[in-house]
Amino acid sequence: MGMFALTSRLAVAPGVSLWPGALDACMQAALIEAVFARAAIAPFYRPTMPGSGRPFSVEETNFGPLGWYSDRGGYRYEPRHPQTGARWPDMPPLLLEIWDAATGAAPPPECCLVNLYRSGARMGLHQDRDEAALDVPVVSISLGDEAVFRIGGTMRKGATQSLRLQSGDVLAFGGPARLAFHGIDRVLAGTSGGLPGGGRLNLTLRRVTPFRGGPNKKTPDQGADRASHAPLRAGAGRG
Ligand code: MD3
Ligand code: FE
Repeated sequence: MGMFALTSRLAVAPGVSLWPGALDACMQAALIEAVFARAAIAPFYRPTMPGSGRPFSVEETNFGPLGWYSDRGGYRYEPRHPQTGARWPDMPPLLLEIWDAATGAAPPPECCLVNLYRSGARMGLHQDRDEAALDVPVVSISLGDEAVFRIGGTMRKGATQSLRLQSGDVLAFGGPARLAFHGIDRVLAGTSGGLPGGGRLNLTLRRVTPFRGGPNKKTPDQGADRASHAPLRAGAGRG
């Protein structure tokens, strides 16, 4: 614990960083196992579209204090699983280390959305904008089969570029890319064999609420212009 580092960053676009193969095979297997162990308690479900009530092709669950959810009531964050009524399982600790390495220790993530792509599942072009903390990057981890990922700009009709995402890749989206349109065009079945049952897992880590009132709110321990939320002295940290 506490020894995870990210090297060989590729700058894909302004605000978009990719660390290809950042997680070795051992870490990938451990994460996949941690995900399915938690999913035994917080089962995967299919969210539905707010307007039409049409189910997503992707199956989802969440870890951490808040879970992203969608049904006829709209897109939102919920503290409990929609079917079991229980709080979401904790995040696997390795995810917090990946978060710190990818963001330079931004305020800790509150949501790990787990997307499970079985045969034929995809995700249409969309923005992640249900979070109040839009100043904090989003971090994404790919596991299992390879995916064709599409990313554009902040306008739906703008130009897009395609990127192959492979098992073990870590991506971060911040600054000008935080509100970029993005989606998964398709998953290339059988390209990894890493997932029991086949397909792809994506873990998306997000800060949802402003950290202690937001980046410009001064407290005795948090200046307005510090890059990190790390405490200045022992005992002054999160909580
Ligand atoms: C770019 N998931 O859950 S992860 C999602 O692979 C989501 O399952 C996709 O989009 C997946 O919302 C893509 C890459 C990703 C995640 C968040 C972003 C790209 C992003 C936020 C802003 C810009
Ligand atoms: Fe998204």
